[in-house]
Amino acid sequence: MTTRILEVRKGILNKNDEIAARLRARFEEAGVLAINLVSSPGSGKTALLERTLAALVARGRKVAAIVGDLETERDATRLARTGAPARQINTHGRCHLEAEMIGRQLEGWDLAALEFLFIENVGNLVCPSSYDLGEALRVVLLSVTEGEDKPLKYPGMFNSADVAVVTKIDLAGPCDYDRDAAHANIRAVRPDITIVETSARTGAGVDAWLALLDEARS
Ligand SMILES: Nc1nc2c(ncn2[C@@H]2O[C@H](COP(=O)(O)OP(=O)(O)OP(=O)(O)O)[C@@H](O)[C@H]2O)c(=O)[nH]1
Ligand SMILES: [Mg+2]
Repeated sequence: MTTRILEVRKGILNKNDEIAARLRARFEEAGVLAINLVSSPGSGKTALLERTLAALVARGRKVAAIVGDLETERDATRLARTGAPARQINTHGRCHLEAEMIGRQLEGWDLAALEFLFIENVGNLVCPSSYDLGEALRVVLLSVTEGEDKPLKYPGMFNSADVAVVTKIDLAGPCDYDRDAAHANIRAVRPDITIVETSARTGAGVDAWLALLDEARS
């Protein structure tokens, strides 16, 4: 019985991987950098994207965003205020985005006219790690309010990421954030990962984050 369940899951993932591979080829051909942001709920994905999109739009860069939540258009509404096009996916109970959902959202968008496509995943530190969205860069966020042990407790998510962003760094003091422990725990599951620390509240670290994105495109 257990074996059968595993086989069904593998089948679903294979289908997702095939669609993701096609998406990746489309993104590469169009010259757009797709970035998949993953984290637990409330780590600050939308807040970081609000800052990021606003900064990039102000510099005349071509950006767009797709955001996934179980319900509501709230995050897309927040992101659209930056002037960048933003589309919302409602998963109605599913705890992650799938490649096929991204493919459907791309209809009508001229990918070749974009430099960056940000995809904010559903807030969840488990399921999104298994679903490739065709992204070039997977970015995992960890806020200082969550505790430094999260990479050890949810290794799949941190292990599958290319970049880690420690968010809400303005709250480091009140939260007794232990930087050495946080970085050591992230690197325990993903040794060579790049780590950036940001605050969407003060803007700290955002320039380093933007520089990293530019470098990833070059
Ligand atoms: N102090 C501080 N608060 C922040 C920062 N970033 C986000 N917040 C707050 O944290 C809460 C959650 O932020 P969101 O950006 O909505 O988090 P999210 O990861 O997009 O949440 P979901 O989409 O629900 O998973 C909000 O109340 C934000 O104002 C930050 O850098 N500093
Ligand atoms: Mg959000």
